[in-house]
Amino acid sequence: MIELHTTPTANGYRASIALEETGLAYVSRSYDLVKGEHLAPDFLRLNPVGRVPAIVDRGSGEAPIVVFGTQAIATYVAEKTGRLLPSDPVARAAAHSWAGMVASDAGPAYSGQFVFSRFAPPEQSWGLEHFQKQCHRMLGALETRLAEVPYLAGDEYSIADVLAYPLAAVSALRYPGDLAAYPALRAWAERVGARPAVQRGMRVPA
Ligand SMILES: N[C@@H](CCC(=O)N[C@@H](CS)C(=O)NCC(=O)O)C(=O)O
Repeated sequence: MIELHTTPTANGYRASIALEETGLAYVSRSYDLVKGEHLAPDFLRLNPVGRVPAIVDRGSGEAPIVVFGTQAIATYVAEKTGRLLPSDPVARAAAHSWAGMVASDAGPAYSGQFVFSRFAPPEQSWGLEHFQKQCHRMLGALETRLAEVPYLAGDEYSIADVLAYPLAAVSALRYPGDLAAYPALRAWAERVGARPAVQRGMRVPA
């Protein structure tokens, strides 16, 4: 059984969608970030950075296996089940490349715009404008890719789509208002959002 340590945010949904898509049995525990529950010693033992999500796999052998960070979690469950990673080497490399882009380029751009829009003094607009430009840059790159192929790795749905979907969903709700300027990305988000496993993952933690 896998324990999922999570929160109802884009990063948390990435992990729960990956678990739902691979069909692994798991239980989830929700953390209240406002109360600082993710900074308690028990969670810092799982991820010393103190960021959710993390998983603990107690079913694989003698010692529990701890994995933290959305890209690592999606890759771990994909490798464990043989799902969500294409076997063709070109498509597999594309899946890893786009998974990395979404986790380490698009994710921080969205976090940056969120933090600056919520907490920076209004007279200091440089930070917010910088991260908004970065968000559009990321959405533009995703749009270019998805105008060419149905999924980020090519023909097959993969970990890259799992990691990208919650950002697209959050984007449609909060920023930049909707995905009207990105028609291929919007069509992809509708396709991915119709998957039952994605819908279940987006409801975790309940
Ligand atoms: N690189 C991490 C980012 C995770 C992340 O930023 N998690 C947020 C919640 S969405 C968090 O724990 N924030 C609390 C904090 O930074 O103190 C990943 O991919 O999992």
